[in-house]
Order: sequence, then structure tokens, then C-alpha cells
Amino acid sequence: EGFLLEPGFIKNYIKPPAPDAHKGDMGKVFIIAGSKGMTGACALSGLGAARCGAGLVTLGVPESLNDILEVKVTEVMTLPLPDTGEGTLSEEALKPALEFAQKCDAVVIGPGLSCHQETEKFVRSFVAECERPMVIDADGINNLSQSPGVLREAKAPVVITPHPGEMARLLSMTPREVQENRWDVAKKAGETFGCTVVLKGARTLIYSPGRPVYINPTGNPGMATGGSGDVLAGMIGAFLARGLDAVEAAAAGVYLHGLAGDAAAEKKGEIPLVAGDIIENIPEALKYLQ
Ligand code: NPW
Ligand code: AMP
Ligand code: MG
Repeated sequence: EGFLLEPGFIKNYIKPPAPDAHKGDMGKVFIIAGSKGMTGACALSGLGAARCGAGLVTLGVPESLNDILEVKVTEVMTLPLPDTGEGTLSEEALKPALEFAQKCDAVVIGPGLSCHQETEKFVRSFVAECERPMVIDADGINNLSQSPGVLREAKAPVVITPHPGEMARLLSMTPREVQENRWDVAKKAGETFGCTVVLKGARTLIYSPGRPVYINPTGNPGMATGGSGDVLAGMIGAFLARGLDAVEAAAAGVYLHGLAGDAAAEKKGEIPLVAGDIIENIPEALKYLQ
């Protein structure tokens, strides 16, 4: 019941735009991300989504970080959301964030969000109430570790993308226990939370209830660098917004992310590889799959 992802399989999921496509057809992604000190996570996630063909990408960020991001990103838009005053999202962000999500095709929540108490409340309510397919990453996951049952309440398909540390928090285990039983842990998380699970790390596993465990062969240790996961969350968000189901979007995102990382490592080497190099090599990875 394991299935090794291969290019022929992923190719089917990545369709070129129709000749008469307009940006509204290509998927609108809303990425709720960032806190003081972590604007990089927003930019990386936003560009990851844009490079995977999303028609429109908007970053929902704490208001005090908005001006910084307006300078940092160009193709990606921003939506300033209520701030605690400490550069993190406040509970009051719930209403405007849900309203904006309603106008989008998919949501990514978590990169660089922080675990401020108010942000935690915001994340919990947002995940329970959002009606769009969602990728939950990083502090989106961490903020649910005291209330993981919320994942079951979600009204639309959910993909969670934990690294072993985040998975350990969510399941109240140690990272070591996760790594020693990756296969069983991925399955257990999928069954427990009723969502698609991407357990990251060398040979990322993807599991969704009722499906086989997919094993990803792409990627390299050069990708063990800050921000790699933020890029992946944006990429999966773009595929969800373009209409793939949760498992397909996860598989396409994970496979392509590794392929782009491999192209980057080939050119620059694994040691100096940074997350931005993964984004830069998404076009080459996409070309390889055509
Ligand atoms: P250790 O260190 O080995 O004991 P955190 P984060 C464990 C944002 N970022 N195998 C690890 O264990 C993110 O989006 C912003 C085993 C440690 O306990 C998040 O919001 C950036 N263990 C936030 O920062 C760039 C593993 O997990 C813990 C493991 C924090 O995210 C960087 C570390 O994880 C970053 O993306 C593995 N493979 N991997 C920016 N430019 O703005 C991890 N662990 O505490 O969740 O910290 O992943 O850095
Ligand atoms: P994060 O820890 O959230 O920044 O995510 C790191 C990303 O890099 C995930 O997509 C991992 O699967 C990938 N990655 C990290 N280390 C390796 C590795 N040794 N081999 C392949 N991919 C890796
Ligand atoms: Mg991460």
C-alpha cells in the first residue's frame, strides 16, 4: 500500500493553462502568514504559489508588517489584517480573513505566524470556520496542538504539512518517535484528523484516509534550510486553488518542490542552497514535467 511518486503520475496533475485562460481561471490563493521577524516566510510562500501558476496570490499579514511586504513582494498582493500591536495577528483578524477567504479558491495558513496567544485563538476559529480548501503549515499547526480536534471540524478539505517537530507537537510525541515510525505516524495523523497529511523530511510521506501512502523520491539535504517548508506550503496552495483535490495537490507540490530543489543543488551545490533557490528553479522543474 505504498506508492512511489513518479513523473508520469505527477504530469497528469499539472495542466498548462487553456489558450483563452484569464487570471481568474488560474486560482486565487490567500496566504495567511507572518509576524515580526518572519516576513521572509510570507514572501517565500507567496512566490512559491505564484510560480506554480496561481492567477492571483494575496498575503494576509499583521497590519504593522504590511508596508514591509509591499516593498518585498511585487507580483503578490497584501491584505493588512488586525494586529495585536506586537506584529502578530489578533483575534479581530477573524472576520476580515474569513470574508477574504470566501473570495478565494484556496487558503494557506501558518508560515511565520508565531504562537502568540491571540494568534492561537485566531487560527483555531479560522480553521473551524473557513469554507475553502486549506493548507495548514508551521505555526498554523503549532497553534492547533492544544486543540487538534479542530482539524476534524474543518468544512473543506485540509492538507497539513508538518515537519517531524510539528508532527510531534500535534500528536504529543517526541520528534524522535515520529522519525522512527514515519509511516505509521503519517497514517495515524490522517485517520485521527481526517485530513491529508504531508510528513516532511527526506522521503516525505503523503497520506489521506482511504488512499495509499505516497512516498516522494525528489529533494536533497540541501533543502534542510530555513524557509524551504514555507515555499512548499505556497506551492500546494496554488495546486489546490487550480482545482486539484487535496491528495493530488499535496503530491504535485511535494514532488515539484523536491525537483526544483534538485535543480538548484545541481547548479549551486547543496551547501549554499537557500529557499529562494527552490523558487527560482520551479520553472525548470515544471519544464521537466511537460
Ligand atoms: P531539534 O532542533 O532537532 O531538536 P520549529 P521552525 C524539530 C518560520 N520560518 N527531524 C526540531 O528538533 C516557520 O514558518 C520563517 C527531527 C525542533 O524541536 C515557523 O512559523 C522563516 N526534528 C517558524 O519560523 C525561515 C525536527 O522541530 C523543532 C526536524 C518556526 O519554524 C525559517 C524546530 O521546529 C522558518 O521557516 C526533523 N527533520 N525538523 C523566515 N525567513 O521568515 C524540525 N525538527 O520550532 O517549529 O521551528 O521550523 O524553524
Ligand atoms: P521546513 O522544515 O518546514 O522548512 O520544511 C523543510 C522542507 O525541506 C520540507 O519540504 C522537507 O521535506 C525538505 N527537506 C528537508 N530536509 C530534506 C532532506 N534531507 N531531503 C529531502 N528533502 C528535505
Ligand atoms: Mg516550516
